[in-house]
Amino acid sequence: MTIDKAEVIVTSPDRNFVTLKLTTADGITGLGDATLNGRELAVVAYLSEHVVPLLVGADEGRIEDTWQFLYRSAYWRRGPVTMAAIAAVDMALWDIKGKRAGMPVYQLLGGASRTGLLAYGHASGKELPELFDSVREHLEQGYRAIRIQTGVPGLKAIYGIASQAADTFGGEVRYDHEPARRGVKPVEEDWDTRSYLRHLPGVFEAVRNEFGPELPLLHDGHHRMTPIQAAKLGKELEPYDLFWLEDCTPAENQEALRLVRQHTTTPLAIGEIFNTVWDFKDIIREQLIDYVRGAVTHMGGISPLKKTLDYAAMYQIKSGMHGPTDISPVGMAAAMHLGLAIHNFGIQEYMRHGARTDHVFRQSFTWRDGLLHPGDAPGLGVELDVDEAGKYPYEQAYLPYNRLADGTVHDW
Ligand code: KDG
Ligand code: MG
Repeated sequence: MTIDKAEVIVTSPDRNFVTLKLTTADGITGLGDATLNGRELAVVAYLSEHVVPLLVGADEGRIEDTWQFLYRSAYWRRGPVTMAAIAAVDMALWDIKGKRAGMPVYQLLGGASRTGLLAYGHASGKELPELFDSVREHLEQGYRAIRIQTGVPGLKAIYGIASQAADTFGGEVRYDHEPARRGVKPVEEDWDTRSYLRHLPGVFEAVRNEFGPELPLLHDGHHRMTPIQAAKLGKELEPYDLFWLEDCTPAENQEALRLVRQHTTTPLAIGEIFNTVWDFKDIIREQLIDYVRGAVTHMGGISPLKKTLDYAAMYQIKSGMHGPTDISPVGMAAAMHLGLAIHNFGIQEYMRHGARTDHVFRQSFTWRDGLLHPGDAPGLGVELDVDEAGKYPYEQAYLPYNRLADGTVHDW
């Protein structure tokens, strides 16, 4: 059957989302997530101007061929805008194929390899008491693995602290919207790596003393350290047995991980800003990482991320798919189907969306006993209420950025 209609839908219920909706000649619809936080409209233009005209009249069944056509015929390859656009097409075609077959997508990928997906949530606090409360809240919500982000003495605002996002909204708790802030310019945050390195090991010691040795704990370095600083941190965190240390160095310099690896046994996760298997190729082959952090939405879709994870499986490297709130419910569903099917699933990041988002995107996933499951509805299991979506037009929003004490711009 051919694709008759391709629409790009932008909605901002709690934050901005870009969704591609394909409709076949006989009325089956498929959804794909094309959200690129802070650069959403660039993907809208790429899709509307350059992809939609190529899809109308195309064969809905040719997922791999369509992917290869969009990737190779553009000549200009890779990059977050291109790959988010292609990802949306790939997801939407898998959604249609599932609906056509009357099966959830994970069945088409080989069927379930487990009963559910271990998921981690984001606990945070400027100070220890607030952080402990946040960990307890997450445990009560059923999380069995927890990411720990904390304030650093002397720094006003840093990545990953929920209460700080609430302050930005005048006291309204809007963690769902974190870390992008609505406004015409990015918010400035401050950073000092030496203070951070002095402070963080003590925080993990306190968390282990309070919550015991069993709880899997994660931490996101968010691209800020030099290789030698990351090596030092990894080594100092070894007694606290982290599940992973994420994005310890900026993603562009993959050789940095060789040096980090020589010094520490703390497991490493990287790749939320990667967009192709080529970005992962060498660090997988050299076994410089333990978890692939790619997102279905930013890696070009289910098809290429599955190939990347199959390659990673040869080296006992597992998945740790990106799942903050800027991955839409459609992108999250795609990650859940893929995670359920592959053998080398590791963990799934799961930050809950806000109530308005859940109302716009009707979802069939479940969250029970700390495990996610995509559900058994045919396709991806997400439907977009277009009328509801229309109530929330795009609002400009940007991720923050960092400056050091002397005014130098630093990685955020
Ligand atoms: O859009 C950027 C966010 O997705 C990112 O800052 C979140 O690092 C992140 C994470 O690990 O979830
Ligand atoms: Mg991260």
